[in-house]
Amino acid sequence: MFKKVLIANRGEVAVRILRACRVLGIETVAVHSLVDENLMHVKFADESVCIGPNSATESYLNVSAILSAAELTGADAIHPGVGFLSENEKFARLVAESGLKFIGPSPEHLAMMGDKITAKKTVADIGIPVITGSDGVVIDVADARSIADSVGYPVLLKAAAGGGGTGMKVATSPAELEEAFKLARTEAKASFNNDSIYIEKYLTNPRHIEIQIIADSYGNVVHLGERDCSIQRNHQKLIEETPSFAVSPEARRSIGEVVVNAVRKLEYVGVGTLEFLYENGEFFFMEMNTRLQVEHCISEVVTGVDIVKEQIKIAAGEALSFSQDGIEIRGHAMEFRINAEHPETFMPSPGKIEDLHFPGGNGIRVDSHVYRNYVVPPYYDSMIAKVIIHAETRNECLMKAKCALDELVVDGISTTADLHRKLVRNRDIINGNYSVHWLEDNLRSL
Ligand code: MV4
Repeated sequence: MFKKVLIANRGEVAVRILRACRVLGIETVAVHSLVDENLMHVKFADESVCIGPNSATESYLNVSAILSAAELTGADAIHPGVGFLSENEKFARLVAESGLKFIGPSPEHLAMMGDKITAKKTVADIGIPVITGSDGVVIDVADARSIADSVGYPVLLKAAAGGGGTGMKVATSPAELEEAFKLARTEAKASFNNDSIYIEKYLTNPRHIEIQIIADSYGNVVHLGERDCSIQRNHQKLIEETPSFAVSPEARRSIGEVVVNAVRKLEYVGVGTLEFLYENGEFFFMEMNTRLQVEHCISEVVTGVDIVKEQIKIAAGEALSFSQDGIEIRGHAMEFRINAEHPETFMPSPGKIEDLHFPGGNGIRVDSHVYRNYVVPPYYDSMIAKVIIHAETRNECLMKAKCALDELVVDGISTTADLHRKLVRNRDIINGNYSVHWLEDNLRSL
């Protein structure tokens, strides 16, 4: 096992990783930007190093500063957390070349899944269902036209380097194709400096269902069921739940088996998530996240698996201590993301937290890095807490969520808590009747 892990991240996930290290008896190194000197995990870590000024580019994305901090403190592994450098192939490579362990998959797997066209081709070849579309990059408007004609409208143009909706354009008819193609290209070029575009049949009303997997370096692969992450705004997830209201036990078993077999064939090692669109009982692969995810906690509470602890053990070369037969999905879990945001505009609402109270009780977990008088800086992700609810049934989970959200106090800044209080009382949410478009379609009438 590692002796000392450097946590190359901040906020809530840095605390989550620090806790997993503590449970494993591993020493921790926190690295932070100037303004983050007072972060919770910096106070708790055994050592801390300031790696640069406030801008993420100069701190949490500053590869040489992070590697220097690791060398200085004698860390033997780096946990990249979520976002920042967590899916960066070059960083993973440099960490390995520095003689340290990158707590995540191989650079080859990061590269494979980082390119969405390669990812789609790779998984299609090993039995994962994908959405019909172009075989690879669409070279020009004429090419786009012939593919769209054979796939049938509506079609969706996506950026190969994308993910998260950037560079995505719908064409509902041939008349819209040229414009959509050019816009997608320009946006992709501007955002990723890569204007490769591919085409898919556009699914009009899908759910976002993702499967959590965990794989060790001995070929053991286990899935921890699915998460329904359809409640999103601007491709920012707000509520996640497991199991999904829409997925039957039979569909779960079947997609779980397909995913596990594919991941084994890929020789993927680490934790990961395969994202699917789910419509009319069918799964279609979108992309694979080759890292820990924010919403991993709901899978933890229904399976009893400490995903971050297992992730670290796997990176240290240990075998999984459980098999698929040992995984039972118990009860229902939901996660509510509390972001420092204006309730209407969803613009960041940084500032000082004047008063703070977190809910508690049986089946209530709050993962957070904030405390009373903490000042939320304007430079980073706006999430300040996750309220995770676990109950025997979905109905009980919603009742408990109501109770927990009413107990939550965050004064001094605006948060998404008020929106959640409305959502847990909404008919469609209570009935599990929603798709990826539900929140944006219903925001105004909430
Ligand atoms: C789609 C789709 C419909 N059809 N692909 C959005 C983010 C990016 N990762 C993929 N996305 C979508 N891809 C096809 N062929 C609809 C979406 C989509 C979406 C997906 C998941 C969660 C929220 C979404 C909101 C709008 C569109």
